[in-house]
Amino acid sequence: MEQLVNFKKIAIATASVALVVSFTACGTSTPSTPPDTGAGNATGYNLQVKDVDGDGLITLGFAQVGAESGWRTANTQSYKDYFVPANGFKLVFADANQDPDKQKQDVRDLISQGVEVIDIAPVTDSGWEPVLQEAKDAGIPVVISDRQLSVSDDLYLTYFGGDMYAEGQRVTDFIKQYMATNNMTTANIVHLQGTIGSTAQIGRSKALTEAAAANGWNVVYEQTGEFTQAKGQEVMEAFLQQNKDFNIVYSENDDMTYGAIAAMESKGLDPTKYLIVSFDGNKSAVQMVIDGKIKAIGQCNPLLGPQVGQLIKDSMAGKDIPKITYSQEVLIDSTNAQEQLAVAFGS
Ligand code: GZL
Repeated sequence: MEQLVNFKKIAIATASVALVVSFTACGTSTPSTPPDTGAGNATGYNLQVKDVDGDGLITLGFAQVGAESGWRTANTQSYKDYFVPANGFKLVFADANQDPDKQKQDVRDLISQGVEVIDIAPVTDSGWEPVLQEAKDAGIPVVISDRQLSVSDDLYLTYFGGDMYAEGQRVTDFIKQYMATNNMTTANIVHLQGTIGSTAQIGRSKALTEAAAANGWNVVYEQTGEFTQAKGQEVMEAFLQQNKDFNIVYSENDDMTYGAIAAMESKGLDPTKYLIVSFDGNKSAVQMVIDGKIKAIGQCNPLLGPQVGQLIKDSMAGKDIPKITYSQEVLIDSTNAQEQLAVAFGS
């Protein structure tokens, strides 16, 4: 079984020691492709983070998605806790309110403010090339975090975050195993998708689509709940109005799962009698695994600040940094939920 990942320890360890730590050891893994060499010449990206204004601090412009979920709250707090003068940084924060167009304008504003490095957690995956080129032309390195972008390697310094497709595969493998163990012969799945076009939604949905095709599962309803609890409840209420059979809920984040469970309970349905799976691993969702309301969670680490900070420091020092580094994540189910509850993020 994969090791338990203690996100809090990883964040503290990375933030409090000056040691150069191997990201693999610190709860992250890099894909098998060879790491980028130094300033990224191998990938045509040769910008290095520098203290341009010589004030002894690196000014980081952070273009955040919004405040839609418990994951996002924990992710924002991780940045606000880590990117402080005591760690050598100043933080300029921009909230896109889940609006892809506003987020691109946020990045343009950060460029015009002359920040020294930009971190983008992209709302959605499309239309980024022009503004990334503008940042490159302005000599400002760009880190992509949380959700990947399908852009060419010569437009950004590095990516750090979850591998959403792998998260989805862990969950669909669990569904297959759970069905076999519990002699479930049919799968009628309600699929609550995250924000359409975000790589979190793309990867998690891809895993379900592939597993459903391979195993003859039926997706009886599929709608986006925009990663929010309110919309997740709305989507589930709309489905329940149809009085269609279902036995599985595949919800692409905990907040939509909370909403879906509330909708089910308001109709007198007992969530423990269904196979409900989720993503993220907020404390209350992990508690629901212990209570049997959720059967499994694809863990997704929001505490990215310290490890992004280390990548930025490595760039400043001219060290090799990989083009992509994935957080090391596990599946949370009844076998490890108690231990995971002790280290789970959020409320
Ligand atoms: C995943 C992140 C997703 C979370 C949601 O890295 O982008 O966005 O799964 C959040 O909770 O809204």
